[in-house]
Amino acid sequence: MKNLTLIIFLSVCFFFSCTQKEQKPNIVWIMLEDWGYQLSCYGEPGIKTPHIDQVAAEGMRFTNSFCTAPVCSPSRSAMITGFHQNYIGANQHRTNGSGFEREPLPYGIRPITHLLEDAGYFTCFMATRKTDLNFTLDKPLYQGEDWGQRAEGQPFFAQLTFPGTHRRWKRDVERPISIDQVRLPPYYPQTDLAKRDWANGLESAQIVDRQVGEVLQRLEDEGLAENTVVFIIGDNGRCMPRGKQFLYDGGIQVPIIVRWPKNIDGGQVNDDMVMTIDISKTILDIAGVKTDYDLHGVNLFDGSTKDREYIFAARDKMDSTHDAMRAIRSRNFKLIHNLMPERAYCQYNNYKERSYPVLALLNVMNLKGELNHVQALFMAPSKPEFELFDLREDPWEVNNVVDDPAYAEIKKKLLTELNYWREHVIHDKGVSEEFRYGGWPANYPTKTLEEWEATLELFEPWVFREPGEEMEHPFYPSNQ
Ligand SMILES: [Ca+2]
Repeated sequence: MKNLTLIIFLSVCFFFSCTQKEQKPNIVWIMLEDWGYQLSCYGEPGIKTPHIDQVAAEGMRFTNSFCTAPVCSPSRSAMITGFHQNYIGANQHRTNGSGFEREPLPYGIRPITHLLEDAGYFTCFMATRKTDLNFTLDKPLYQGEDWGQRAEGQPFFAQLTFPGTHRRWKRDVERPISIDQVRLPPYYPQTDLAKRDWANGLESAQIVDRQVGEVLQRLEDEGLAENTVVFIIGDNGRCMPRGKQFLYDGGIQVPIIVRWPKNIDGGQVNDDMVMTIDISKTILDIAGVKTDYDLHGVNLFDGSTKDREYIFAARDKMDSTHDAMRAIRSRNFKLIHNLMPERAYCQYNNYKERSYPVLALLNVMNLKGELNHVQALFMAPSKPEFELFDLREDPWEVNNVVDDPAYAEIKKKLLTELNYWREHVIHDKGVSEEFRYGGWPANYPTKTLEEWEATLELFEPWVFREPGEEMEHPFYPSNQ
């Protein structure tokens, strides 16, 4: 009996020492709200993000990385499942209201958090919480609110969203950025207001960088850094006109930075064409989770993205602003198919009109005839059906070459691929007649010159406020 007890005791010790040795990696997935490549490790002038830069220096930074939708909820719905949002019926941003009720995921498809939970992971959604999914679930997405709640020795998956880069940008008292240091894309008016607004965004990202630093420090302090994979990404592009909500790179190009001390050599820069839904598949593989279905995303580290030529993105309803666009992008070209070309880019959207000072500036200058050709493109009353950009010589996507005979073959090839993806990969439902004529009123311009001037005037003190100066946002008074 004594011997049997000893054998059991030794077996238990052996089992635990094995699991100790083969401890699965922890996963920390950090999302910066509405943020693109405007980080110092991506070469953005003016800003300093030392903590995120450190993660890049110790890991891998992707330089052709994109989200699948240019706004929170479809992008996040796609990432948490590993499928393009249209395929799982999660493509309408904030699926609510009549005709847009949330539905369960297609039969069999599960969020990666539930799959990780089944594989023994403790899943949590920490401090800064925002799920924003366009589908219903039969149980909570996460088990807890902090990785400290896990059982001893249990691997964990923690997701964090840092909202500081979302609109209502804060000034950074520790490291203010002068407007002389910033570089604005040429499609914005090169005015002090536009530069100050941009610089305020960069300052907000510096504040977020310090919050990221605190998470990294905690991993160090708890002895977890070595066996933890850290992902840092943006959930969609920056919250500026021609950024978020659109399929230009300003809307879909987001950082993907990964650090995994045990398995990834530091200082790597990877230019494969990758998407945020690839993170989902990568995480499942890291955790050793097998699914009985193939995800749309692939593993970022097993060579699957090496020969990928294209990434794809789609945009549908944004709040109650109805529009629909599809895009295919290679390293050198992008084709956008505007499914509702009859509507203006800047048709009414409540959030944008109350949040983007540069949108007010663009409207005022447009109505006064003060914009140059490049700046006026986005203020057009309708859109071309197709937009094709040669990114080698036009990285800002302002010269639509779709009707240039020199690009006829490129257009044909990209459109064939895009249509194949729409039909066979995402089973695209396109635009119904009801959708085409629905949503918020699409009259344009949305306000008179006098109204836009009044809006701009309200924004001005907010944009130009000093670091540390207390001020109410003109359209979002405190606690709203
Ligand atoms: Ca977002």
